[in-house]
Amino acid sequence: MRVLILGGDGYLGWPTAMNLAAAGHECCVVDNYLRRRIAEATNSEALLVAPSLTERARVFAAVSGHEIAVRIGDLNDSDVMFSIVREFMPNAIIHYAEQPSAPYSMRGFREARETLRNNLDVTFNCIWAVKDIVSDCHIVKLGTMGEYGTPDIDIEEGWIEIAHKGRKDTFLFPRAAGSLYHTTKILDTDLLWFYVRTYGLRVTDLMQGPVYGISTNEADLDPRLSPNFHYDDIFGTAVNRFLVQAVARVPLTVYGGGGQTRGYLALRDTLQCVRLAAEKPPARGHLRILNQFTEAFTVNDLAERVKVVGDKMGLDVAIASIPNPRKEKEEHYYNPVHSGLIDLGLAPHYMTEDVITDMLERIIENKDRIVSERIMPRVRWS
Ligand code: USQ
Repeated sequence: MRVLILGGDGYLGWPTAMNLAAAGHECCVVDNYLRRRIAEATNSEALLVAPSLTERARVFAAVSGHEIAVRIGDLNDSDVMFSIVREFMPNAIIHYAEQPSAPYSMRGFREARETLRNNLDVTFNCIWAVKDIVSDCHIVKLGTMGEYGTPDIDIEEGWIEIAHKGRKDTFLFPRAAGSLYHTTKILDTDLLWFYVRTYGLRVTDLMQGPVYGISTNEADLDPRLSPNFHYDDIFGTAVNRFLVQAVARVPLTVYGGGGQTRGYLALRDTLQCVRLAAEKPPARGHLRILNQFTEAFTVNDLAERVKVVGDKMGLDVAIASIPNPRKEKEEHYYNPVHSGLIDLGLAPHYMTEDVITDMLERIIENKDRIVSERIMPRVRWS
């Protein structure tokens, strides 16, 4: 397939591009380095130094023999989106090109507006480019499990049948996000659903939980191919943050009561899921929604897992509950269905002690690069 990866510089975008290229697909990545600019402006730079996309594509071609085309441009600009789609004529577009941080989206008016505009404009431009130029192309859009929030009923995969006053119909599952960032993903889903049912587009919306990990088959070929591994309060996800905190000897920052449950997955499994979704597209006129995570934990469970392994490695890990900077339920029911990707062929990698040990070892090698000011939460919801 010819696969266009929007947001190809990101924590997930770059490893996805290498993985798809290694599987024999022709790949082109596009990015405007928005995340790098935000990271610089907010003192939230990643632990591992990632060279520019052009440089990483050069290194990857040298070590693997697989070429990845690179385009630097702002996909908020419809001319940029349209000209890249016209030039590359993709069979599939993987759309990661969004401002991905919940805390950043809650930092103030400017950041909220930037998140809203960026995320919706890129999705809108992507939809129109597909509709007008490559109408058979499959859009694989990264959504988030956070679209559903934490309702007191089981979460289905995107859709729910509702019986009401003697009649029934199927609707998008009710959504209730906990940040403006997560809300932009709900709005994306609504836009996609409108254009799917009106123009017969072919779309997969992947409701992904927080991702953790550093290693992938391709990233491990050369240190310069590593993903942007963040541990800061802006871009770092819970597991990656806890691992770095353990190495930095900072008590693990459990927000509030720590009973918040989320569905997590390893970076390797994101790659599997995205590839399976891309290689097995839905029919035209279908919005396929899949819940993308492999195991659910509370924040307290996660902290405990990191502590058990960290202590065995002599890190003497402490855990501290700190006031929750977010507005979210700290005790709640959580039981989302997640069988769709398994049915497509996903073989999950779980968060074993070995996996945690490997990540801690890698972080220990880069210990001198940890900046402690990036660890404590700097953004509050209210
Ligand atoms: N948390 C802590 N301590 C920390 C960091 C987080 O207790 O130091 C808690 C949060 O309060 C939350 C949970 O851990 O309850 C997950 O937080 P997170 O920062 O790992 O994840 P989140 O901000 O929700 O966002 C991340 C990605 C986002 C993706 C989302 C999936 O940044 O792009 O969409 O995970 S999900 O969480 O399922 O919505």
